[in-house]
Amino acid sequence: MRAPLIAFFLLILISWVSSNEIFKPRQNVENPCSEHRIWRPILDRFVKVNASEELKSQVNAMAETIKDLQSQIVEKTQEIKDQSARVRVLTANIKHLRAEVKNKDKQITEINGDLLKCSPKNPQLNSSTGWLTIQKRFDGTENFDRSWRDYKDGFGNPKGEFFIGLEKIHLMTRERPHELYINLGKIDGSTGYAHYDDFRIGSEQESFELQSLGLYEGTAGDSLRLHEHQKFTTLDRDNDSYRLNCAADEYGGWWYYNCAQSMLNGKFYKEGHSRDNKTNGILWGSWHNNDWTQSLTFVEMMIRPKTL
Ligand SMILES: [Ca+2]
Repeated sequence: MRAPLIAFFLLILISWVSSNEIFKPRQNVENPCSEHRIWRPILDRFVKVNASEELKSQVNAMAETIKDLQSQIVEKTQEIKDQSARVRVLTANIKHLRAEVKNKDKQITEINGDLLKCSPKNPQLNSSTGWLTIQKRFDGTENFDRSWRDYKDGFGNPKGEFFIGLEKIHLMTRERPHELYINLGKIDGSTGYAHYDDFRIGSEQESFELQSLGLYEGTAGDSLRLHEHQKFTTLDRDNDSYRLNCAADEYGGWWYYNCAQSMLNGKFYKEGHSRDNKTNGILWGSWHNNDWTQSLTFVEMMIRPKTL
């Protein structure tokens, strides 16, 4: 009775085991992928959930970044507005200052004009006005028909007629800008003047070229203008554009071209006009209607540093 009972239970066990789903995969050996069918959805879901979380995190980070950038944009926009306002204020200030400078320039010009009117006629070196006489003619006692060397070094008597010398004028006008003031007188007692606001001459190597005159102002006319940028010529040093030597042909050293509109080192004629229709007197064409036989009886050339 005991053996048949055991066999019966064994039969039931085998039958149950063979019908159970757990053991089915072992029967599908020909399909190796079949064993993943159970875990794949779970894994996929797990991956999807993880990816979703990561993306979410990235989106949140980007949103924060965008928010931060927007905040910075607002801040910078405000800064630009502030700077624009400052620029507008500064522009207005500059405009105001320019107007003031223009006004001051006008006042300085007026003061300069007054100073020039007040300058003494024969100042030599006047400490109150700063004018230095560099050339003077009034009685014909000095010979102005001289060599290059004499014009370079200067000649004559500072208390009488003289020329201070090109080298000195060059050094002074090289160091700082100078004005030139020329007083002129005729035999009839009338006077005129010419003022230039930026007078400068070059070195001896540059043949003492009249490099600059600046602006003209005066009553005698601008008869030095044609001589601007001309080299100096003396009877023994021909730097002019004339086929001959103007200084030798006329009289006295000057910044001749072909030859002269003015000639303040010309021959002194005490009667106020030349002899034998010569054209070698002391000349300032625009003041005597280009009548080249006239000759001035008073000349004084003065310079002073531009300080005003
Ligand atoms: Ca010549």
